[in-house]
Amino acid sequence: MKKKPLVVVTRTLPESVETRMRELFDARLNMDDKPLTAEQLVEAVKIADVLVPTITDRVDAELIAQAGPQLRLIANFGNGVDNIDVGAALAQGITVTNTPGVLTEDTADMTMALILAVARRLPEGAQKLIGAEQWAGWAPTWMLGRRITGKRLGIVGMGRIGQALARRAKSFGLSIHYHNRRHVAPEIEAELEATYWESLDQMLARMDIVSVNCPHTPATYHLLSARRLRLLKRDAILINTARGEIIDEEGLIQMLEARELGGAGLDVFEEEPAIDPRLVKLARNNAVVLLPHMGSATLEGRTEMGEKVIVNIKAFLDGHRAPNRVLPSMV
Ligand code: 8YV
Repeated sequence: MKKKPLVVVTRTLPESVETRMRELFDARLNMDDKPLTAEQLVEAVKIADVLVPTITDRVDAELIAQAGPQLRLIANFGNGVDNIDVGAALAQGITVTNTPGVLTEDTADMTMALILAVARRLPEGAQKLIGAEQWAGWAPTWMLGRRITGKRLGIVGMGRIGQALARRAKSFGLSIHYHNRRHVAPEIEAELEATYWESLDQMLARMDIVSVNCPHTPATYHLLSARRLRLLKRDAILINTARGEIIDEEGLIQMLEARELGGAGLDVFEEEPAIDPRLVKLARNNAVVLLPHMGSATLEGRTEMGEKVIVNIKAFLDGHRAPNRVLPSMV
């Protein structure tokens, strides 16, 4: 009987995904769900036919150089592939795939939730007043947040998630503005009644809320630089559910500490999970709302991500073109 291909999965995945993987492949699954150490990752690429990493694995050029010749596919469990040196993989003849589409709606939901959480002071009300039993009673001028209806939302990166966010935001009465490398299709622009800003600087200066929804690539690293952050209105709200590296976090922290920004809602950070303690302090003082990178964290979403990983592995191993190949132009 033909030997099943060895698929090394670095983290624990939803049960139904793991079950299917065991049926189809010789799946080596991480049962204690801790990120693999650097040594374990080297071990994995030396023996695996297929590696399934996640955002917690650094699949860099050094690691890829140590891969055995049998490693033909890196099937990322995730949409963003900034954890992988795709150029190094492709140069070594290794295909890379990702999981686009299935986490779009969940991530857009979380972005909308962060907008509301910051504007309407949800964590402050829920934890600090109810949770800490400090609610002294209702008052007309108490816990006033900001209305989002009628405000301007600027979306940086109008891809799938940006568009899903725009649809939600439009139904909340926000006007939609966006900056992207190029215009989206005219029918989408018309449906969303979205205004395209060629100049990111100009858009930032005029928005009430800005949401970062582009991928992290060398071109978007610190796209929201300290200089650009200073263009934001003093009462603007900044939301990031994409990647921490797209915003100059140091610049953002300084502005928040100096109360030069209305607020921020962050699901992603330059360092994860060891986030900057100044951000935690700002959260305690209600200047920011922080979440632990959970934009796509629904059972349905993570299951569909796993199913997409399987579809890509199967197609590839059956000699077909994997449907979600990452091309050099995408990174
Ligand atoms: C995942 C994400 O949690 O897919 C992405 O790009 O940011 C998240 O939805 C993570 O990347 C899984 O590896």
